[in-house]
Amino acid sequence: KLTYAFNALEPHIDARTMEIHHDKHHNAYVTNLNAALAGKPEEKLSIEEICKSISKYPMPVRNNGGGHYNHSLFWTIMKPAGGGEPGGELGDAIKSAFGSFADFKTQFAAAGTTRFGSGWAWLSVSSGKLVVSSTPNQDNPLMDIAEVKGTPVLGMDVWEHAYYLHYQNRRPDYINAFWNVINWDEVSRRFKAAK
Ligand code: MN3
Repeated sequence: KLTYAFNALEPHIDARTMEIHHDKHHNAYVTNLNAALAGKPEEKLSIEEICKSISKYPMPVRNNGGGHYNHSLFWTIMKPAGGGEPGGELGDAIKSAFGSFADFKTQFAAAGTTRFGSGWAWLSVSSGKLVVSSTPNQDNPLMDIAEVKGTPVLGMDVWEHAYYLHYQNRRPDYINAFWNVINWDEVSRRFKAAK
């Protein structure tokens, strides 16, 4: 269950999009992942463990397991009246990795806009350092097949299902609005845990 109402992120992300995204899309990933692993010993593993050795699994586990991990993270790194600029250790780490918060925003937004087709933009901790990357489909930086590996602390869904009802083809407008719903407290918590 979401910890906030479907309309809590309006006007940036509309209620109908949130409802379909959470109750239909994420739900389908969970159902399909459970079906793909039913009766197998891997059923007992955490989703993180599965992602880390994803190359050993068939495509349905990669797509639906990634879908479950990615969306579980996505709901928590957003909140009503979010946004602003992170301070503390995370704020310092962003400045040291990217030069400034503005430079980080430019890189992260570019990762989302230039991802062709469906995928995600990520901020991850990789060998103790923050990196921006993007992945296709439901892949993520935890996966052993990822081009840029790390522990995700912030993820932005750029599948059309994440924005199309309200923004249609204007992905850059959705990305712009996303900055207003980021839950930096949760991103900071994930950053400290990942280091
Ligand atoms: Mn999605």
